[in-house]
Amino acid sequence: MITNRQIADLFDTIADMLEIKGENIHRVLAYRRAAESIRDFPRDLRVVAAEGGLAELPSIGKVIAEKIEELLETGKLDFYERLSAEVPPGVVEILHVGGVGPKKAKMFWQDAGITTLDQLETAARSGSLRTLPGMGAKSEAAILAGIESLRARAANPRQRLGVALPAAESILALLLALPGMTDGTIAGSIRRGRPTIGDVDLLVMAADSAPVMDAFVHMDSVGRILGHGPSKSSVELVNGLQVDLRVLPAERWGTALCYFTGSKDHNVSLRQRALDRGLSLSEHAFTLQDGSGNEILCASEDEVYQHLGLPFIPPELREDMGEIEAAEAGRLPELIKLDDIRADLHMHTTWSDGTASIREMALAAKTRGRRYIVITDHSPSSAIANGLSIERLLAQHDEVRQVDAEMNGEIRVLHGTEMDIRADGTLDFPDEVLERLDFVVASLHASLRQPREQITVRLLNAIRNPHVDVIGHPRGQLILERDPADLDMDAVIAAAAEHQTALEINANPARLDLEAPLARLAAGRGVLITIDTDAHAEYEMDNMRYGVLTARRAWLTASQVLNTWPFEQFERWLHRHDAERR
Ligand code: DGT
Ligand code: CA
Ligand code: CA
Ligand code: ZN
Repeated sequence: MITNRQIADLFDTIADMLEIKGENIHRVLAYRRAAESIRDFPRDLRVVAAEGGLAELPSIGKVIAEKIEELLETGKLDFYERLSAEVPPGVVEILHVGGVGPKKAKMFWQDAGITTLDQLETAARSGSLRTLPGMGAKSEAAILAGIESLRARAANPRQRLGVALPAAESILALLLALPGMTDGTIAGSIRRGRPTIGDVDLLVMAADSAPVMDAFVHMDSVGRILGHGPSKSSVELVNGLQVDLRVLPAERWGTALCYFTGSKDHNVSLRQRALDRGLSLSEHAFTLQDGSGNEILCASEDEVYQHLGLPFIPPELREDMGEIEAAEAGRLPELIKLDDIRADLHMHTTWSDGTASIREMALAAKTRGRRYIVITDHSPSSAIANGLSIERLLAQHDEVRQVDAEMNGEIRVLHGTEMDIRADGTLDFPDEVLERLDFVVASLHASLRQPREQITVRLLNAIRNPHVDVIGHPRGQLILERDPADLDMDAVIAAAAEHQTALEINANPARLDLEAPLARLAAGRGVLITIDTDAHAEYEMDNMRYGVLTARRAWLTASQVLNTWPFEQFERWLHRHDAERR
């Protein structure tokens, strides 16, 4: 029996193989998109296929739908068998090493006969890799580091918040609709908003647990039942995600929710604090340490913290990073909320690699309650993303102004760019062009594996340019896929503070870059933060919530985030360098 996740993985492998062979990029992308769509799809594809609905899945055309059918029927795929006879599977694995692209993977294979990760490691250690064209001692060391991080990832399979949170929400909704259910919530690392999730933890209150557990283990999305009991059950979903469900008594809800929300380190500190007050704290209750064994039950988390002499601590802060001390001192920040977001300052349209027009994006943003947005398509160096030439950028200006006028002030639509910072540190547009734009996002897209000094200087160049307003996804990481660039973040943050350049929390759950600890550090040093979706389609604007969760984990208040500001205040900030220039 083949699961959604296995099909998605297979399509990703096919895309890798086609890429190594140097096939047409559109064909490669078709398999990548299909893999992504299947991986996130909440229902078992076997059920969908039986209903004849495969071709209606997002990003699945007729050709790929037929391949899914072949896989579901026979457990095999002829097309894949033929490809794997050409491209050895080890070469595909090598492609996943940070710093190795399809051209290098092919060169290692065809010029040096390297077809496994082990062979690549041996070659790098022995110094023979550096004899190949374009390779040197530094790229050899980068490859060794890449192999190590690839192995670490394989040993610890986690999933992105963007997969786990929607899956958890839809299961919870299904359970809450059952008769006799009184309440339920998501706990664990999802409730804390961690960017990666080991497993999903759900807690519910129910009059009778048996029917809830039955419904849970028999859901459409379940691939395997791992445990089925009266108070706890566990399943593995077809997408590979593990879900634990606990049924709890209402009178002990507070201690249980607090315990299962974690983090473990936060819990350890809470327990110590309880002991200092003559109480022991468990998932079930506080117990008096006076020999009586008497329990204090807490129905809510508020009560748990009250007994510890603390105000409620928001889950996103519960990482034992000073939140208990701050709570004690009455210095917990008033954390930013999704409702505080007024704008989205980074998004793409059909002018570059987006799927919707400027007007469609504006309307979608308006529907989501945004008051102003900036259209920021790619610049020429992002050729693969159909980056705009200067001529096209200027032509786009007229369309943006026209859409802005059409919106009658209900939402303001500004013109910007997401400009590449080139590998040599120069910017993709000259100052005369940047001057004509309302807003400039500058991002690193290529040559992310440059040595620390070189890539840091590159980013500093962009930060210092008075036309650059924000650095997009500063570290270039892809969660669970690509490590961040080796940047000197102290220098980056210092320069951003000095030159009043904002740093972005990219809300795409594959990025969440800056991540929380760095965003906290930057904001603490006076750097303004933006939270942007970088949407390439209308629905991707909904990713904003992942960015807000990350900002909350960074202890940010609304005023520290540029795109919570009223439009007039934002406009004044855009003119912050005017006095210097005059
Ligand atoms: P994950 O699943 O790796 O993304 O992270 P969590 O935090 O969801 O961890 P998980 O699912 O193992 O456990 C959920 C919560 O239960 C965790 O945040 C704290 C609590 N917990 C689990 N095991 C322990 C433990 O051994 N000691 C303490 N103090 N708390 C625990
Ligand atoms: Ca968990
Ligand atoms: Ca768990
Ligand atoms: Zn972008």
